[in-house]
Amino acid sequence: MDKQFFETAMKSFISAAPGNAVQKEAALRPDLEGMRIFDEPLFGYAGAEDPYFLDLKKPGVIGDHFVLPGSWLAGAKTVISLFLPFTKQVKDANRANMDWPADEWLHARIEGQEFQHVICRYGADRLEQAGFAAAAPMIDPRFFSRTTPPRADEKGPAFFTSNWSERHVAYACGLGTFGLSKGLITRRGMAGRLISLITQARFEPDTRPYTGVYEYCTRCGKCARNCPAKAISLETGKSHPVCSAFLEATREKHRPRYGCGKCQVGVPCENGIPAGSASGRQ
Ligand code: B12
Ligand code: SF4
Ligand code: SF4
Repeated sequence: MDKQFFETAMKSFISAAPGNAVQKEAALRPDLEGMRIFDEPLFGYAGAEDPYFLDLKKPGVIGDHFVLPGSWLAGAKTVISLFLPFTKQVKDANRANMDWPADEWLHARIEGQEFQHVICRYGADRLEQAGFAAAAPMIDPRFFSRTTPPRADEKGPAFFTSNWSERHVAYACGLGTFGLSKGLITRRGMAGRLISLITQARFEPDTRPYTGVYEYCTRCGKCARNCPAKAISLETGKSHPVCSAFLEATREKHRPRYGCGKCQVGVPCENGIPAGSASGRQ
């Protein structure tokens, strides 16, 4: 299987699958029935043995709980990362009120995440049908993430973390660099979601067109000014506990959905690499 065949199959599936549109029974408003969630994805590839993955096990980067590609899938040859940009409708709506998430964004966060799982399953099946074993950590029972602060009686390093960070994996696959808000900035911007696959198929790794972890960020501070929770600052970076507490407040208001993402819209890195960054358009 070559990259072109794989990417064409993935793009066709994402474009046509019913999961990429809000279904009537889920729609928060009648006019949102049929709203598309994701545009065409970007793809990035890294060798499963790339020493960069070993660096992710270092304290302060992710930590020893990060699970290497070959431990998810014995004989792994390639890691494939996909950035799924949100549609204009989702992004525009979330810019209209900078205090609370738009209905469109809530759908993109919740129904979008359900569809991410479907895409992972489809991608792994597609590779397996071509004779190559595949895994998708996001839907693997061994995957864990911590999105809440520790309870008073809990100890341990693994808070606000996971054993497979999609942004760090996307960075390894050449898709983009981190921003002050800690989101990953790609050439289609930051407003979207990330998924990944690990396979025994050998695909040519992409060259990372950057050397710095924050190379695409201009430190313009717009994400900090947008944040309704004041979780981001140019001096101290981004506070996960403050962001997480605000996400819980959105859950109280919009249960069972939640979300925010004001640091990903109305920012110079919303739709692309910002002008003026070390690698951006001038
Ligand atoms: C835990 C989690 C959270 C936590 C903590 C966020 C975080 N940054 O870790 C909370 C609940 C706060 C959160 C909030 C949100 N999240 Co969240 N979250 C996750 C989750 C499940 C795991 C993240 C993880 O593993 N973190 C690990 C720690 C170590 O990451 P970190 O602290 O940012 O890493 C820093 C260090 O590594 C440091 N560093 C130091 N030395 C070095 C050296 C090197 C070489 C490198 C590379 C880095 C490095 O740089 C990094 C950036 O500062 C991922 C899904 C996944 N499996 O990846 C989604 C994910 C990160 N979330 C996502 C999103 C969209 C959100 C929200 C916008 C929610 C929403 N949809 O409304 C908000 C805001 C995001 C933000 N501004 O950070 C997306 C990000 C998409 C993107 N374009 O970047 C992800 C990838 C989900 C997905 N599948 O798409 N999230
Ligand atoms: S809004 Fe500005 S400071 Fe924030 S991540 Fe984007 S480029 Fe960086
Ligand atoms: S998701 Fe919302 S609360 Fe969290 S950092 Fe971004 S703007 Fe702030």
